[in-house]
Amino acid sequence: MFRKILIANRGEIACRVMRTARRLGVRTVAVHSEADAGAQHVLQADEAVLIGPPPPRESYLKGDAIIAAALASGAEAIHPGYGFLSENAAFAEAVAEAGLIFIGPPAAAIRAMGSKSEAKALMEKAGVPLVPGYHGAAQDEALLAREAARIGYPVLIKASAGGGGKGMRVVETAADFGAQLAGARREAKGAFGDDRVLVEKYLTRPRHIEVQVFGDGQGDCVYLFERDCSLQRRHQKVIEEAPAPGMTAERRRAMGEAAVAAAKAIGYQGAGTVEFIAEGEDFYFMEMNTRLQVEHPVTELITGQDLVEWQLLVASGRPLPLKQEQLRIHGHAVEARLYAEDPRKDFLPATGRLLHLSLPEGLPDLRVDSGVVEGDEISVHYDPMIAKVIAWDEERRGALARLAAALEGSAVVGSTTNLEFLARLLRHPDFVAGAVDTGFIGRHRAALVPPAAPADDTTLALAALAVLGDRAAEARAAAARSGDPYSPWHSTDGWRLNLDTRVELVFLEGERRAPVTVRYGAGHYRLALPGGSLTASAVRPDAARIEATLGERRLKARVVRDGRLLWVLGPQGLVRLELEDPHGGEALDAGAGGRLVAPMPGKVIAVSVAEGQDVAKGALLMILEAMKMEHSIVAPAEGRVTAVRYAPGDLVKEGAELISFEAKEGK
Ligand code: MV4
Repeated sequence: MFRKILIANRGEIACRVMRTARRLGVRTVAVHSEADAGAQHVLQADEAVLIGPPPPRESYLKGDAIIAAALASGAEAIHPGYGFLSENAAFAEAVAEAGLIFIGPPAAAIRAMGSKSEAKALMEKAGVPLVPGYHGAAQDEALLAREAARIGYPVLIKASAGGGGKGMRVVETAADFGAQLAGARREAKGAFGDDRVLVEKYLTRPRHIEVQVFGDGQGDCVYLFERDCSLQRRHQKVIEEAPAPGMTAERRRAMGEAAVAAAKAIGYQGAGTVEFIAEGEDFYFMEMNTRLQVEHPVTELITGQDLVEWQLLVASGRPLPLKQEQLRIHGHAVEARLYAEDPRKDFLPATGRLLHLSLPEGLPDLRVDSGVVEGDEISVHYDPMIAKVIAWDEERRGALARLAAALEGSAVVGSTTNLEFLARLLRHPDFVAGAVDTGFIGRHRAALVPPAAPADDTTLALAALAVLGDRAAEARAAAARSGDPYSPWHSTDGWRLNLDTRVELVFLEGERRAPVTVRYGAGHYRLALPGGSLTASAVRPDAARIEATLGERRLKARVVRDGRLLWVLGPQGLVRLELEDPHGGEALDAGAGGRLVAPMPGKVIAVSVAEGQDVAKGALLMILEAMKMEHSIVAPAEGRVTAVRYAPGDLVKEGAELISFEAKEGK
């Protein structure tokens, strides 16, 4: 076993690898960018090496700096995690050339699986079923069109060098084939520098089922059963589970043996995943990932194995810890990926400081893999994952319910997240029934991302009482600091000779202004709210909570403040409010009118409007590419585009004004 390893990654996977290394008595070296100097993976490692500025290409993708850090720290091996350099054959080779162990597959295996058509040819030879199609070298249009007719429409054109759904075009009829082929070639050339394509039968409601394999590089290989990852959005997995709903023992064995055959065909070493696309009783090879996947915990929970321990053992030359016949499935596990993103803004990544983070750590049969803690900043430089929350139970329904309840009991304040979206997904009757396919989220979007409910009177009342409680606390602190602590000028308890104190507050929520008037004195409160008035008593404010009896109801909420921003976590779930500046300062949120700015640094890849154009609310105006994803800039209201400031191909900084826009009067 290694004495010391370097983890060439960040965030939750770096922390997760360190957890196993620590358990095995292996010392750990972290690498980090300047932005991550205080990150958890740095704090949890035995040693840490700064490797460069925040942008990944200047830090976590700088293979030579990482190898130098490993050599300088005396690490014997490098664990790449996932993403970054984990599937970079040249880096795997450079690590070996430096006399270090790359904890992963040989470079040749990474290369073989890097080309879709080469991977398919290898799988075909290994007897793994492929989607009916053509993936040959000849690329002239006439031949491809003949192949499409042989396969039968609809067909799917895919970039051979592609992956993750990029460069795919569905062709419904022969008449569309030529134009779609030209489009697919252009996109493939632009994205991968290689315009070769393959043509397949298009499966209309496929499921994504992947098999975890593990090879010792000496010819032995086992499968650790399957995961169903069909709940995806734009090729990003959202929920993953193991085993797959509806899987039969026969089909599990057939897919497992096909996956092992594929891995053996390339002398695979380490953790790998063979992805299949399944429809009805059929399953077909899609691609092979030569890394440990994000969703590996669901496999660990149903098999009782620690896959990182397997990686460290096998990379240090030990045989596979178990034989195939010793591996068993026990129970069901499901994982949700908690992201700082806004489902109501087409899942645009959200940044911000985690002012409050409460995740369900410590609950039985629940696992939280996270790389951040309260107070950390979700940065624009990296994948905005906050945590993976994984639940296990004897049966699938129990695992789903346990995970949903855990998420409903969690709270993240300071950055918009997909927390409520995940909980709705896990409670959705069709999902609970096991009717999952890759189109699920698209089909149920309205139910999964309902419009935000405006703050109701109860929430506004609790917010107002919390603000008054804060002001009283500030006044008491000021009195205590002053030379005359009992001066009546410090009191805010509302005591006036036969007069109550009257306070006017205005809460802003997007475009909405919600005035709240509070009259109070001697412990009683009367609140005038948009929907009527309420009395409050037994008010118990403290720094983070508010408790009060409103009318007949005893209510409590957690309230997080950041200047004029308040988050109320109460009967309505999480509600974000802004306290209007009584002196008329500009509202913090730009609101619907005015400026549409870049939410993060990126590249303009499409402009859909022109200056002077009238648009409806929600109309697509521009598409940015950032953080490996496309982000749509849409019209915040019905109105007119008054200026378009960038063109396709332009690079934009975070906050750059992209489009000037005038909302229609009254919209
Ligand atoms: C397909 C397909 C339908 N028919 N191939 C998406 C990404 C890449 N891994 C392959 N993908 C697909 N290939 C044929 N012949 C549908 C998809 C697909 C998909 C597959 C698995 C999981 C999610 C998906 C989302 C959209 C499209």
